[in-house]
Formats: sequence, structure tokens, C-alpha cells
Amino acid sequence: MEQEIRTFAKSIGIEKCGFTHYNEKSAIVCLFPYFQGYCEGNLSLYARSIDYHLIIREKLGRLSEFICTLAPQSICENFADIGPEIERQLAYNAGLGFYGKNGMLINDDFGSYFFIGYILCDLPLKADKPLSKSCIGCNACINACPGGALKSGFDISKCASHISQKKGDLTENEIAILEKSGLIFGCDTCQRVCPHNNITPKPMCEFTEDLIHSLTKEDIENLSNKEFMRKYKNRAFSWRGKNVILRNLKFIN
Ligand code: B12
Ligand code: SF4
Ligand code: SF4
Repeated sequence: MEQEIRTFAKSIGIEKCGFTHYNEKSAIVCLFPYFQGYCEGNLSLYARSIDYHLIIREKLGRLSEFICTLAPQSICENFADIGPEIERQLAYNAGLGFYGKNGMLINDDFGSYFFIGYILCDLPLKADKPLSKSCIGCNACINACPGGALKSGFDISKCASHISQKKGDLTENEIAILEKSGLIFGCDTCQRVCPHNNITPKPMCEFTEDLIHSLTKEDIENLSNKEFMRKYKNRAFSWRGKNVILRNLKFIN
């Protein structure tokens, strides 16, 4: 059954999936590569396409339906981002990648520019084995991080990605970190400098279509909150609302 699941996953564009166990259930963990190559813009690469949650939900929905045709009694639940488990851990356990010092899960073919989604189901699937390797340890991510967030473990309060998404006023130090990152939503620095990302892009085609690379003040300042949400509701950067983006645009063009 594992092979049939992998073959069907491939047929809908999921090149890599692996299996592990979680809370007496089987987890079918899938990777969703999105690296479109580098191109100017003030949005992080992960936020330029249609919201990855929507793309993952659609793909996992189809995969779950397929599993239910193989085993009609089975119950499948799909997750991306808000599930019960830490996804990098799950993907690591399913043998889909290894950890970088930047905290990212890295895959030999995709680098670290991929999302993770998974299905929990009650079928007894055979677990894959974790890889026994780690990143090459060059420290480029630690040295390049605009907030110094990776110096000893991961300090979320110094991470530009977190700062760009938090609500409210920013401190002077937070503003300085945001300015250094050069982005109004998310941060790519610790992935950009990572040698494991010197790869030929192999994004899922859904992540190459309808891209927005940048937002300007003019794009959004005259929209009401409702209009902003309506216009950008299918974008990952919209979840925090218009004011957070407008605030960040004061510091970055
Ligand atoms: C909250 C969150 C954030 C927060 C806080 C992140 C954090 N590190 O705590 C903020 C907003 C800062 C953030 C930023 C980003 N995030 Co985020 N985030 C999440 C979310 C929703 C929860 C993470 C969480 O619970 N963290 C708690 C800690 C304990 O878990 P963790 O971060 O996974 O860390 C584990 C590993 O670091 C591991 N580990 C590290 N080194 C080693 C070494 C060994 C040997 C072992 C065994 C384990 C290990 O230990 C930790 C526990 O397992 C997950 C989705 C999910 N539900 O898991 C996405 C997720 C982790 N984010 C993701 C992405 C893409 C990003 C960004 C790249 C987005 C961007 N461009 O701005 C940045 C990257 C920042 C960074 N360097 O980590 C992807 C990661 C994909 C990947 N290839 O790794 C995820 C999985 C979302 C998804 N569905 O694809 N994120
Ligand atoms: S996402 Fe940016 S700020 Fe956060 S750890 Fe990576 S380089 Fe540092
Ligand atoms: S930049 Fe170097 S140290 Fe950081 S994750 Fe990549 S290989 Fe590891």
C-alpha cells in the first residue's frame, strides 16, 4: 500500500512523501517545494504564490480520497501548519530530510525551500527511517541572520520573520532587524546563504503561477481592511491584516 500511495502522490505532483508513526496513527508526510529562483521583491519567497495552505489542502485532500479508495474503512485527516505535531520533526522522522543549523529541514533535492503537510490515518503503514546526516555546518546562516537569532539555538524574538508578522508597534531594535532583512513579510536570509540551496529549482507548478513579488504602499493604503482581505484572501501574507504590512512598509520599500 505504501508504494501505491507514493505512486498516486507523484501523479498529483507530490514527488516526495514518507511514512512515520504518531500517537498510534500513521502519518503520511509530504514535501511541497516552492523555490522559484531568486527575483527582486519585498515579500519572502514563501509568500509570493497562492497561499500554500490552500495548495497543500487541495493536494492532501486528493491523496486522502485515494487512500480511502484503497481502504474504504480508513479515516484520514489532513494538516499543514496547524496540526497537532511539529512538522519538521514529523518529516525528519519520515526520512524526508535533515536539520540545518538555521533550524530548517533540508532535503537533498529541494534544499530547504519546501513546505510540509501531512495526513494522519488509522492504517498500519510501515515507517521510513530518519536520515543519519546533518547540514555541512558552514555557519553562514548564523553569521548572516539579520537579528542574530541563530547564535545560541533559535531566539524567536530576534527573528525578522516573526517580527514582520507580529502585531503592534515595533521597538527600535526590531525595526533595525526588519530593515536589515529587507522584506516586509517573512525572511529568507538563512536559507539564501545556505549552500544546500545551491540547487536547480524544482518547484511544484502551483508555486510558480500568479506570483506577487512586492507590495507597495499605494497598492494597499486606500483599501479598507475588508477590501484588503477580499483582494488578498488567497495569499499567505494576508492573515495578519493590512496594518502590519503598512507598518512594515514604513521601514522597507
Ligand atoms: C510558529 C512557526 C514559525 C515561527 C517560529 C518558528 C520556530 N522555529 O519556532 C516563525 C514566524 C518565526 C517562523 C518562521 C519561519 N518559518 Co515557520 N513555522 C512555524 C510552525 C507553525 C510551528 C513551529 C513550531 O512549533 N516551532 C517550535 C519548535 C520547537 O519546533 P521547530 O521550529 O520545528 O524546531 C524543531 C527543529 O528545529 C528541531 N531541530 C533543530 N535542529 C535539530 C537537530 C537534530 C539532530 C534534531 C533531532 C532536531 C533538530 O528541533 C525542534 C523540535 O523538533 C511550523 C509548522 C508546524 N506546525 O510545525 C512552521 C514551519 C516550521 N515554518 C516554515 C517556514 C517555511 C518558515 C520560514 C522559512 C518562513 C519565512 N521565509 O519567513 C521561517 C524560517 C525561520 C527559521 N529559521 O526557522 C516551514 C518549515 C519548512 C522546512 N523546510 O523546514 C514549516 C514547517 C511550515 C510548513 N507547513 O511548511 N515559523
Ligand atoms: S528567518 Fe531571517 S531572522 Fe529568522 S533566523 Fe532566518 S535569517 Fe534569522
Ligand atoms: S548555512 Fe551552513 S550552517 Fe547554516 S544550515 Fe546551511 S549548511 Fe548548515
